[in-house]
Amino acid sequence: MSTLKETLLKKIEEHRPRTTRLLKEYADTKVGEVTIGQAIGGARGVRCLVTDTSYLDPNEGIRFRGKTIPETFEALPKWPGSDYPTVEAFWWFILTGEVPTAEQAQMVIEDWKGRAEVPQYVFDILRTMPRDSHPMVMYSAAILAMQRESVFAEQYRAGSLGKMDMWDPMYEDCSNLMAKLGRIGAFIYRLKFKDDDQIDADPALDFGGNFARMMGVDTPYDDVSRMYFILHSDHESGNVSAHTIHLVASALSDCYYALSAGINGLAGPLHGLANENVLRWTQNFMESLGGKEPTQEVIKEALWATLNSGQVIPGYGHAVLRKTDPRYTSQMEFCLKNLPDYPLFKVINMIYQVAPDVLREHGKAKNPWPNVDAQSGVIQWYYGVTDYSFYTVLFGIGRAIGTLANITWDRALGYPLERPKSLTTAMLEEIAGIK
Ligand code: HAX
Repeated sequence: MSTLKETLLKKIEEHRPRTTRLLKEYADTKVGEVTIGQAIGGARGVRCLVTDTSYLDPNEGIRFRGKTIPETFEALPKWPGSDYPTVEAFWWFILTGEVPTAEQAQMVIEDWKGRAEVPQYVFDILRTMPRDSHPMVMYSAAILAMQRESVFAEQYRAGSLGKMDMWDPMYEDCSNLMAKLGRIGAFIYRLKFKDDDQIDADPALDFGGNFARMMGVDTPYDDVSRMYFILHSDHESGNVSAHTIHLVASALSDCYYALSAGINGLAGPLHGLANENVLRWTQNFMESLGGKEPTQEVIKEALWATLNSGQVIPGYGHAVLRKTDPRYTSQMEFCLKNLPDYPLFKVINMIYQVAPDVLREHGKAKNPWPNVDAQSGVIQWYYGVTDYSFYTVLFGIGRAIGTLANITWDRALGYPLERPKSLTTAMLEEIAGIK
């Protein structure tokens, strides 16, 4: 039975000639044109990235390695007694495009155990930081602090790395980092919100099970974690966090530099921080009702008040999607099964009934439908993780899975430094024919 690294190498060797051929024979074939609107407007819709780990269709939503979310959950080996695959099985799948056997998934679980120990200095640094630092600052700092562990950086410094061999130390770094992220996230949570009362990992558990244990939250939080990390793993490469990670890694920066940078982008309110803001908005709204049941009319008024004050409705809209995000739907189905009568879930569902029409009437957002962040906080809240400033760290643990797999492939295929070209406003005016 082949290991993950052997399987990955086989896939890399099969893939390389495809990239080489495209570059050699079709380099001048046009993929599309870039308009002035796109140059000024955040490169929306410009197709200039190559990502094989996932693809985002505006109407269908995400496919991981060609599989929809339900197909992915169905296909991958599960933790015994669980409805959800392990993160380790998903790591194998997103890296190689192959569904692992239960034994192969178990091999990754074992492999990560040997890589999971977080250096003591990381905990020391986190403890030294002001306790009111945002959890995302702590998470990013912890990742960056571990850069001194980079195998890639060490081999590069030694001058011993050929371009086609660079994926190997990148794979080692990404595996080492991935295996530690659950521990780091749970440590930050308990440091900030549980008086630094830490809980050790249990070597018998998988990544999701251990995360729930170290958070101090009972079952089925292990399944919530598996589901959550996989759902947030990858959304092709154009989103701010994935794009940043790819961009930084393209300078041959190692994965510690790259992931830390991407996490800083995820911390923005238009990106991953939206999950925190959805809960803040909803809790403030419920408080303003003073215990009264909300009606659709009252929700509509509150949404309009937010829009009229110039703010966005968090958890709604998307730069690519034009339908309800299947990551939203997947979490909604979880709620319908596990917490159908929970008041907060009911409010979130009522917002879903009202917000798309409000946004349509408002007339700005191209996509009035909910995204992943509209639904994720309610599940955390239900299971007792109510400190919503922590929610984006959960997103950041998940996002590492897809992006670290992606930059391992960047190295394997020898993708160059990313360096698009700028123009000045005067140049655009000239192109537009403005005198
Ligand atoms: N509420 C109010 N206005 C919105 C809106 C929303 N939810 N979504 C979009 N708009 C507005 C935009 O602010 C923009 O207004 P201006 O013309 O005044 O600048 C206009 O509608 C057109 O925007 P768009 O083309 O539809 O959307 P963008 O691609 O520019 O932006 C965003 C996509 C996700 C940033 C946007 O929809 C938004 O701000 N949503 C709320 C925040 C949020 O939920 N972010 C998480 C997105 C998913 C994700 O990345 N998770 O990590």
